[in-house]
Amino acid sequence: MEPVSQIGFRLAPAALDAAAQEALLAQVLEKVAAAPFYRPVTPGGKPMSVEMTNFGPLGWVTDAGGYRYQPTHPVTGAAWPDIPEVLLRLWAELADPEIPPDACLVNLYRDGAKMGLHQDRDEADFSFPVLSVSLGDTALFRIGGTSRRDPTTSVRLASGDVCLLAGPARLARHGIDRIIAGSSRLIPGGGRINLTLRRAGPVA
Ligand code: MD3
Ligand code: FE
Repeated sequence: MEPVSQIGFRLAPAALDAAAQEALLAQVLEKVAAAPFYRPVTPGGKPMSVEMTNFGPLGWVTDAGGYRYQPTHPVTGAAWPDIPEVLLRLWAELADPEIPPDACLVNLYRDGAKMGLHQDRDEADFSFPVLSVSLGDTALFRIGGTSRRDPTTSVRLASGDVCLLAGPARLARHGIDRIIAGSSRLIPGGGRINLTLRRAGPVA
């Protein structure tokens, strides 16, 4: 089997050191005060175990109306807060120096939360990579191929890890099997926060 590094999955372990993780978390929690985490519901009507919010011009939402990107928080109706500057810099460095991300999904995994295998395909242009930053408890992440029949590999994502999904991996099926509770002390109340930066809308 191909190593995951050859399908366009690039992991930068501990790209953010402890101080950078603390600084980013502080900014995230400050913005979350204005755009609180809420529990999304799938188009089929099932509440997700992951809680979500977004930063940036567009945010990913799911409800009875389906999956989509929208400019406002579904509970408060307010525009999403800005994407933290440090994340914009990471994107420029690792993903695209010219075109900034327009969406930052923030996932919160508390006790027992997980995310089933899925593809990210609600964005206008799959040629842009996705950049993900993990904070807090370690996650057991699973990634396969584009087909349900493709084999999957398990990768641990720890606090401070940054991964870039580009090329073939951009449409790979992936999910979070589980979180290792108590593996980090970063997040007050425990758990894991994942930030994913995307170009969701068309490039003007
Ligand atoms: C592989 N989030 O929000 S991040 C998601 O840890 C999502 O919260 C997971 O899957 C999380 O959609 C995984 C790593 C990741 C993000 C996007 C990807 C892996 C990806 C897009 C394509 C392939
Ligand atoms: Fe995803």
